[in-house]
Amino acid sequence: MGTVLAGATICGSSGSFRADLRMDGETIDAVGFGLARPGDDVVDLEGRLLFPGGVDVHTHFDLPLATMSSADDFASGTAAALVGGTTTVVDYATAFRGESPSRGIEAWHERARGRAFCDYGFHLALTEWSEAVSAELADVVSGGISSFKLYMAYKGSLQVDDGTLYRAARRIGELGGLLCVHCENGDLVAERAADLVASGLTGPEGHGRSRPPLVEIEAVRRMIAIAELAGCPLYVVHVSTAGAMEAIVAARRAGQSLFAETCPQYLLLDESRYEKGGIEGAAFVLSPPLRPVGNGPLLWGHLARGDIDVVATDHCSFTLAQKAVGLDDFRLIPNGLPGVEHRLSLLYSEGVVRGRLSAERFVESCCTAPARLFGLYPRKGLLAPGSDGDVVVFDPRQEWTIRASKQRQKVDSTPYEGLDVRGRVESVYLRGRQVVEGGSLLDGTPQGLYLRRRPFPK
Ligand code: DUC
Ligand code: ZN
Ligand code: ZN
Ligand code: ZN
Repeated sequence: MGTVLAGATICGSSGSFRADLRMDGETIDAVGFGLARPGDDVVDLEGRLLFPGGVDVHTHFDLPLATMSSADDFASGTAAALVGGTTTVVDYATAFRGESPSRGIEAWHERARGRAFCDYGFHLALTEWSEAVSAELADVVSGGISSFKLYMAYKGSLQVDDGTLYRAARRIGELGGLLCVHCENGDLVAERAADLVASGLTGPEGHGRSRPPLVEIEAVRRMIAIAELAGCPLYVVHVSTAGAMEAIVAARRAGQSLFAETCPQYLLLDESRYEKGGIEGAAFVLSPPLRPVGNGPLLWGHLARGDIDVVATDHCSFTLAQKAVGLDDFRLIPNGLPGVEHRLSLLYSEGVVRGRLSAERFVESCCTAPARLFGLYPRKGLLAPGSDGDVVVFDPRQEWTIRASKQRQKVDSTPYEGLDVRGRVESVYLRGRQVVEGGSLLDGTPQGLYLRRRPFPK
C-alpha cells in the first residue's frame, strides 16, 4: 500500500512540472499520472508545491561552548527542522583538543542516538593535528563521515594554524574528503577585540567591529591558496561578505574545486541590529557578524547566479539568559543564532516570492546541492523514483508571521521576530511516512536515521 500525493506541482532544481508522486515503503517509486493502485492513500494537493525534503548541512545542536551548551539539542533541533521542512541535517561533531576523532564522533552519537526526529549525519571538526589524528581519518571516511571542518578563528579553543590547515587539507584531499573551513583571522579578531574592550567599548556593538569584512576576506584568500596547494576541495562555510565571494568566484573561474555556503541571516539581516546594544544586540551576536546594509543584496546576486552553492543555517541557538553572560564583555557572548526551523520559509518568501531567486535555485541551494556535495544524493535532495520519500508539501498562498512564541526551536527569541512570510510548510513526509501535519509533529517518537555519507566525487 502506497501513498500518492496528487495534483501538486513538483519543484526540482531543473524545473517545475505538474505530476503526481507515489511513495511505497520508505522511497518514491513513481512520478507521473495514474499512479494509484488499489489500497493506496491518495492525498489531493491541488495548489500546493512539492519540494524535496530540505537538507541543512550546517547545524550545531547541543554544542558545548565554554561553560554552556547550545540551547537546541538533537531532540528539539531536529523537531524544529522537520516542522520547517528540513528532513536531513548534517551537524558538526567536534573532536576537542585532547580528544581523538573517534572519541569526538562517539560523543556526538551519544547526543543524537534515539533522539533525532529527522535524518542526520555528521561532519567532523578537528581542533588539532597529529600523526595519530591523520591515521584515524581513513576509518572516519569509510565509516561515512566524508567532510571535515577546521576553524581559522576562535583563538585558544578551536583555531588552528596554517601548518595544520595545510597538513589536514592534504590528508583530507587524499582520502576523498571535503574540507569545510570557518574563514576568519582569529588572531586579528583577538587583537582588535582586546583594543575595543580596553577603549571602553564592551557592549555587543564591539563584536561586529572586532571582526570587519577584511577579517573574513583575508582568511578566505589564504584558505583558497592553502587548499589549492594541498590539492583538496574546499567548502567555505557561512560566507558573509561580497568581498569574500569575489575571491571565491575568481578561484572557481581558474578551475579550483571550491564551494560556498551562506546563511539566511547574511542575506536578510544587517549590522544595525547591534546598535541597540544590551540584550537586543547580544541576541544577534554570531560569527562572522552581520554586515553593512548593501552587502545582503550582493549575496543574493551571487546565490541567484550559482556562485553560492548552498544555503545552510549555522543553527547554534542560545537563550537570552545565555546571551546575557556577555553583556559586560562582548567576547563572552556565546556566538550563534537559531534558524533551522525557518530556512525554507525565509528563502521561499524573501527569495522566490520577491523575485531574488528562481524556484529552481531555491531547491538547488536548499535541498539538492547540499545533498550532492555531502554524499547524500540522489537518496536525498531529489524527488525521483528510488530517492527517499522525503517530501515537503508547501502551500505558496498561506501568509503567516514568524514569532518566537510559536516556534519549535527551544529558545526565547528568533532573529526574524515579526517578519511576515508568504508560503508555509503544510506537511512533511520522512522516508514515506507523514511526520508533520498543519505545522505540528504527528508523532512524539523520534524516527531520525543516522546517515553514512559517501566520499566527495573526484
Ligand atoms: N559561529 C557562530 O556564530 N556559532 C557557532 C560557530 C560559529 O562559527
Ligand atoms: Zn563557523
Ligand atoms: Zn560580486
Ligand atoms: Zn557553524
